[in-house]
Amino acid sequence: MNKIKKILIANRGEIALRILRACKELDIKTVAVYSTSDKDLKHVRLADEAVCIGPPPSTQSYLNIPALISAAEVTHADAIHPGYGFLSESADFAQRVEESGFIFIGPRAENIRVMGDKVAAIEAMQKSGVPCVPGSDGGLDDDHPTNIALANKIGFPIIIKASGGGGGRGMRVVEKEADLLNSIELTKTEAESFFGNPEVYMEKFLTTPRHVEIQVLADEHGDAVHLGERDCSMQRRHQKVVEEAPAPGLSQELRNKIGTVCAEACKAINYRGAGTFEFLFENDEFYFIEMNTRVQVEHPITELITSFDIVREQILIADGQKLSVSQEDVVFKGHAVECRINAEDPINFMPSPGKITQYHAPGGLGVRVDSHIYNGYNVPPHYDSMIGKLITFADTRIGAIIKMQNALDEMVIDGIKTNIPLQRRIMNDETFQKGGMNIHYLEKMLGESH
Ligand code: MV4
Repeated sequence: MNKIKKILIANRGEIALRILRACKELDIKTVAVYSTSDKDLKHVRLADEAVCIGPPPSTQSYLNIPALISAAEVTHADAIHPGYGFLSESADFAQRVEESGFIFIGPRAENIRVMGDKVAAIEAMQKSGVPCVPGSDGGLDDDHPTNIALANKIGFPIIIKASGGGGGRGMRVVEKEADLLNSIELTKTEAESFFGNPEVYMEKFLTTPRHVEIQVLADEHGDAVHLGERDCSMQRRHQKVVEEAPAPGLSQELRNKIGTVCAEACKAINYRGAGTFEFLFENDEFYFIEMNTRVQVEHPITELITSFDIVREQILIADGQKLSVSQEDVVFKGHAVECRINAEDPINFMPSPGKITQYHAPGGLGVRVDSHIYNGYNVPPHYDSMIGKLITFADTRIGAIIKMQNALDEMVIDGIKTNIPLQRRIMNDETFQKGGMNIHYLEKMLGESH
């Protein structure tokens, strides 16, 4: 390693443990930070040093920038890894980390800021040759006749989205011209109050797309590669439930075509680090919607089909090194499926925190468990309900599904409710087994669609 000898892990749970493991393999010292309700987290025990950063609410701990920077200062860390969620996509955090003399393990603050503004992100992508959804070029202005003409040109239904939104927040579908003015005004008002930014934009509403995303890695020397795609269409209320790689039915030709476009776009915007281009995929066409500038929950499925360690690469890139692999070396092999394991009621999805009284992890060839839980661990009520990820890998998609069925059968988590019964149901679902479902399928399967 060049510059990075000690990393502060600005996160908790399974991703903190994932980052800690990558650090250990690279012989990098680790600093865990934790809230008072997280002192028994597994990675806190395994880290070289641990600093309590505040009370349980994340606003006072994992989102507390001065507390995190102070912790990095007193422990003499060289770099900060933000994981996912929390401050991982905060341009202000990335900027303050660097201004304080630490390395931010992620993109330049400027890239994060652009991607956080969806209108700016789409504009940057369009300029770089990434296919986008037909829509307004930029934010909507207040001229209603112009907006009506635009909507009719695109064709109803259309969708109004907040520029400051993303991940399903601040958007509204409009079926007909009569509803347009009202919908724009409502979305603007919401956007102003949720995100402090009233800007909204218009897109054609795709009715039955799949959610397919491309993983990229870029170094600071101008090189970039893509690691193929993940299909994340099995979701409920914008929460992914099952992810898989590759996307069923996507040809190698189309994968390379869209992947190359994404890698080239990274070069065009001077991107650095790991990133994900989110697309809607309908009738074999890709439509860019957002870019995520962090490592994602579902990164392991890409690791399994490419044998690439994404978190290790993030660290090496942040250290200033060149990408260890060129595009020709990226070969895709087999199929991986990930089931998110949540501490929640499998019927009504209410969070189910509490003490884990029995835990038996599944195992065997092609079974990976990314989780921080253990016998006697107490799941705190203050954070996301995801307590781990079960990931299987086999030569074929059905092989990975069969492994997942068996792994779910083997897995025991007692004392709290989990979504394991839901995951078993999904793995046994005939439509899921056929593959290629759209983003509405899971809610339909659950009888929740309207
Ligand atoms: C869309 C769309 C259909 N057409 N945009 C939701 C989350 C945010 N990332 C973008 N979203 C959508 N944008 C157009 N032009 C449908 C969705 C959408 C969705 C997208 C991905 C995964 C799950 C989804 C669930 C509902 C709606």
